[in-house]
Amino acid sequence: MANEATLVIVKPDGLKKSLTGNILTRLAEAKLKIIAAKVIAVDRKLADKHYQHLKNEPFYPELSQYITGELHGENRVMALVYSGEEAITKVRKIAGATNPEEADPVSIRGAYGRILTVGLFENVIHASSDVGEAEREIKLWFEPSDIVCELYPCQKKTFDNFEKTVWK
Ligand code: DAT
Ligand code: MG
Repeated sequence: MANEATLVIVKPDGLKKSLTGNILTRLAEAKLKIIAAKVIAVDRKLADKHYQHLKNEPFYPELSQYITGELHGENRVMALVYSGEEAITKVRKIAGATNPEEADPVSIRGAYGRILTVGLFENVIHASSDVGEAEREIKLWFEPSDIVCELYPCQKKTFDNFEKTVWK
C-alpha cells in the first residue's frame, strides 16, 4: 500500500457552523497523521489556482465566492495535510461524494452539506482527488517550513538578504 499525503480544507461553512471538531473527529477514523495545519483567509488568487480545473464551469463564480468566504461572511478556512497509507482514498471516503445530496448520509458531506438555491454544492470540506493533485495543492497551500517533515524535494533560495527553503 502506498504512503500518501492529502490536503483537507474545512471550507467557510464548516467554520461558520462550528463543525471543525466534528470534522476532525470523523477524519480521525482514518488513523492518519496530521503533518500540517493552519487557519487562513483565502484570496481570489489562491482560489483561482486551487480550482484552476473548474474555471470554465457555470458555477465557478459562486464556487470562488464560497471558498473566499464572501458567501458566508466568513473568510476563514482550515487547511490540513494528512499523511499515511492510502490517505487520499481514505479521506475521500469519509468526506463523501461531491454532491451532498448523493453523498452517503454518514459521510461528512452527506451529514453536513447542502445544495444552495443557486445550485452550488456547499459541501463543507475539500479533499485531494489523486496523488498529482494532492502534491500540487499541498505545495500551493503550504510552504516547506509549515510541514513537520520534508514531504517533497526542497531547495534553498535567497531573497534580498535572507535565505528561505522553497519547493523545488
Ligand atoms: P471534489 O471537491 O469532490 O473534488 P470537484 O473538484 O469536481 O469535486 O469540484 C470542486 C467543488 O466545486 C466541489 O467540492 C463543489 C463544487 N462543484 C463541483 N461540481 C459542481 C456542480 N456540478 N454544481 C455545483 N457545484 C459543484
Ligand atoms: Mg476536486
